[in-house]
Amino acid sequence: MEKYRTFFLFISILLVISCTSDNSDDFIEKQYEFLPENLIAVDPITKIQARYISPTNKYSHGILGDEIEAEGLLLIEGSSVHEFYLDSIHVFEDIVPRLNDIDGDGIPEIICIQTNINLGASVAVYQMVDNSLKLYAQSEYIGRAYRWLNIAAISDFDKDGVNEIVWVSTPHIGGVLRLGRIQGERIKVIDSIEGVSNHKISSRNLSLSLLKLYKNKETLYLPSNSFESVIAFQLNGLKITPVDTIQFTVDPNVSLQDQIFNPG
Ligand SMILES: [Ca+2]
Ligand SMILES: [Ca+2]
Repeated sequence: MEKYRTFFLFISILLVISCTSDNSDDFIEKQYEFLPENLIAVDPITKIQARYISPTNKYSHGILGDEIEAEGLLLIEGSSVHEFYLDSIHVFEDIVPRLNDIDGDGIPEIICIQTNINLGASVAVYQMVDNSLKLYAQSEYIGRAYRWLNIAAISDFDKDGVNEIVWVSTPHIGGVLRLGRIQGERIKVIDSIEGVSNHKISSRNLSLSLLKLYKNKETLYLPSNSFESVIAFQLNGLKITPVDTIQFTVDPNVSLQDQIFNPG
């Protein structure tokens, strides 16, 4: 009898876990509105999830193929759900947030493309502080409405334990590669170089950049402005140095990884 009681108790616990999980997922899906793509970033180690919520059409740029951007950010950490909302003059002009442990404490930060409707895009990093989502560091906005940027890579290029962020500013009108380092609450641009792009207007593909080891050195690959070649950069010492140019016509709708390093 004791054996059966233990068995039923085990089954009951399974059902409770299952129901709690289902209800929680249902609750999230019913409680919030998501972008049309409804993409979710998941950190492979902590299993923390991040996604954009609260779609809005208040910024009529449409650089990502529609005029629907996000006003909010949602973070799910186990059974805890955390929300963050921008004010009326900002949107997340992005598709899915990136999770990366910028400061090396084992917990991912959330890296977003955040736009001021009068000043254009910026890179914004959010972090959980005292059980709520807060802005951790941010680059300057580009300075004009309808100017966008796309994040290219996040890595610790100077090996000081804090990750730098690299992005392409204005990828459609003469893209500039910028290397930003976190200094206090700012992401300060340390070095820049012209001549690259990592996005075509209206495309949903934000993966036209790739960080890969080349001859044992971390190397960043990006399409040239014309999309007729791929340029390789190294960023050791926080200086952007072109090291190679590969003649290759880039398809803007396929990730660079899939077309140049894993063709067919
Ligand atoms: Ca962290
Ligand atoms: Ca660093």
